[in-house]
Amino acid sequence: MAARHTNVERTHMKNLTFAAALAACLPLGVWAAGAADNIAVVDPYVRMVPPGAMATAAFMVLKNAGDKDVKLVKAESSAAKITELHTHLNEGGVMKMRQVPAIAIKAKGEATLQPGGLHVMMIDLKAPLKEGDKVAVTLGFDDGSSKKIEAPIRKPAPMPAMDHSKH
Ligand SMILES: [Cu+2]
Repeated sequence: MAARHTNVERTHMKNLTFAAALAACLPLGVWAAGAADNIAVVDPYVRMVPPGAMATAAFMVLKNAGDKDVKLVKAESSAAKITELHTHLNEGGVMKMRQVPAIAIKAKGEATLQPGGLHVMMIDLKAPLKEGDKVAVTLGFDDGSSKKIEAPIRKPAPMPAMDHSKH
């Protein structure tokens, strides 16, 4: 009787394992068709800032190989407590940063995140940045798919009239 019971349990276990494996595979299959798969992230980097600086920004070019427009709707990073999507606006001759809800990447097109324009703002840095280190940034798209990238910390080319400190 005891042996039979064990046998039944084993069969049950096998079925469970199979179901679990199937469940683990299916979402992956769906994910593969996500917008993130069509997005290539070219030359990402995080701007080096001196110790004590509270904020920095990540820049990159997002290329969309798909035939649907995609929107970058959020970003997260292990290096900062708050990560936002920003742009620069010229208001009466003064460049100001504004948070934007999304950054559009046209089908077969690209979006350029660069100093003085769109950027991924990283606020409240958890630790001082070290030049050459890599920062993990996860980009979230409007269909719920996401992409994790590693952006090296780099000193930017000198940019006059750029000031992120007055954030
Ligand atoms: Cu900003």
